[in-house]
Amino acid sequence: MKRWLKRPEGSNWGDFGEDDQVGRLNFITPERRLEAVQEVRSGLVFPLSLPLNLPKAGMWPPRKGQPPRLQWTSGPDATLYDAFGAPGLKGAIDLGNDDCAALNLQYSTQWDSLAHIGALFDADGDGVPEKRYYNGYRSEQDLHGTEGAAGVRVLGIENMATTCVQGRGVLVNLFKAFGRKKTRVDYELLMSVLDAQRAVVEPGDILCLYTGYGDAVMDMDSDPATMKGIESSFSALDGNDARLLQWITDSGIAAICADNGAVEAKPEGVADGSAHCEPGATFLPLHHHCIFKLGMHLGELWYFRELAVWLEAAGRSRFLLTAPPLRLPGAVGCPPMPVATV
Ligand code: UVW
Repeated sequence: MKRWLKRPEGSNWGDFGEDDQVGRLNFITPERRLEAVQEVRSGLVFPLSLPLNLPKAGMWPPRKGQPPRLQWTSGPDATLYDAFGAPGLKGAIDLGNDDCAALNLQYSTQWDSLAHIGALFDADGDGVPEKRYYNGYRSEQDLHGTEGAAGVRVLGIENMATTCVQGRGVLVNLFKAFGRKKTRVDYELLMSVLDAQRAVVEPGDILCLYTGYGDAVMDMDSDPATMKGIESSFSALDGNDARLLQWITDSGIAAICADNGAVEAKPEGVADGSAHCEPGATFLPLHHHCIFKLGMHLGELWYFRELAVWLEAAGRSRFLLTAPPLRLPGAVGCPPMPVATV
């Protein structure tokens, strides 16, 4: 069903079908997946997730939400801790544990679904902007309903999960290029790093940006104050660079993931409320371009250190990436357990 008369300039709404909910993941075809499998030559695997209790609580700027909180599941007459609860099984010798977690889905390593970022946009052409999401999905009518209950009815993470998110990852080692120096990576800089590292990106690839930020999070000791200064270090994409955004469109990449907090550099002062945004502008232009206009999922706070070391020693940048999120209906974001196979 068509939901819009006008689509945003530079968007692909409708190109994958009026009801599409997976966007550029459509570019990962069986043929692309077979090419990705060709990257498996040694059989080694690398986990690309942080432990989900990182970053530590109390870091600055604060993460949204809290680290995961675990508790034992309640059974029929006890918590399921060294126990089985069913009355008929009382004489059995078995021990069992079951637990549950309160998990902030965008706290640590995560995928953002296409429900994460929308915009005010006049898609019905009546001169008044409405709340819209990728492919013209509307806030009240389509995503949220009127009840305001948590969970989205369209564009949720379960759509991503059913594609299985398996394809060719291409690692760009921004940490090697820029180290801990705070750097806004625009089109020119990204192209120079791709050239220097002979990293070739093709349609259907998942672009993986190793900035070193994830290493700092991994190395956080018990005092989060040691993270002071992290926000004025490391590199991030420059979402204000129109050439970079156009390259993302033209490259055919299926998704972008990074080991930093937002893939793109956020404006100064977001955390302490002093940031300024012109009326009618977007404060996260790369999110707006990728998620809202192109239906491209973003991965944040991934972890690439050992993979990057191995790839560099092998003179490679490509690998098989398998990174489905949980098939959790209605969730806006979700941790995957991404695996690189080389
Ligand atoms: C926002 O902060 C809005 O988004 P993200 O967590 O994707 O950077």
